Amino acid sequence: MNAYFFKIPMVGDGGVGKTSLVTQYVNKKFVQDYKMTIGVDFQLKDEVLPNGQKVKLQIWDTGGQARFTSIRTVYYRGSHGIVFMYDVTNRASFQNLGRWLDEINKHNPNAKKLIIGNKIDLVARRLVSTTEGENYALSKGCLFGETSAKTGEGVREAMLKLIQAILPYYDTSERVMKKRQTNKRTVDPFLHSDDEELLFEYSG
Ligand code: G3D
Ligand code: MG
Repeated sequence: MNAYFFKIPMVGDGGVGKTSLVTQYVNKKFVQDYKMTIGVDFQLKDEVLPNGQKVKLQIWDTGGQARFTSIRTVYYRGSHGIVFMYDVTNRASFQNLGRWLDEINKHNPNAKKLIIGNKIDLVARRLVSTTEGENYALSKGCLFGETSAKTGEGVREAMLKLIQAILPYYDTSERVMKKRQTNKRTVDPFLHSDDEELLFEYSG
């Protein structure tokens, strides 16, 4: 397995641009089987940091499935970083960030968090300013970025911020992951043993 391997789920209201951003960033590498099995997609992205360090990202994206509690557990468990996205032209999507943050803090308080304001190409329709987004992120202990999943502006830059924040903590989380995997057989090294049980639960 790659030395640096980060699981990063995407969360945020429907329509804010999660799928578009992942597609823009990853360039279409679907792992279709997982989509069919558990109703959640993840895509793999090989990133090279400015210092030459290689990182493999497993970016999880979901449709509406995350509203089911048991899927959420699989979705968030073992994640190293989480992207919270809103749409700068949709104030409700910004106001709902608090709900997503509360939920993640229950499941995975240690993951590094990045808030992204998306659709900045829609300049005339913007309702949430950069400063407002930035201040909110700061107040919640999150990193912040603004993007256009349409033009690609800010996308890689935002993801790099998150990766750089995870790196110093990575070794510890990786050890925890390996320890868990020695306890039970796993079908896939990317998944935790507990996830496998849920995988069967959902494929049945
Ligand atoms: P979701 O995965 O969060 O639900 P999607 O969001 O990626 O499906 O995007 C929802 C809609 O917003 C899509 O339009 C998509 O093209 C659009 N969109 C996503 N990101 C941007 C962006 O940065 N700029 C602009 N202008 N549009 C964006 P449709 O029309 O297909 O519903
Ligand atoms: Mg989507």
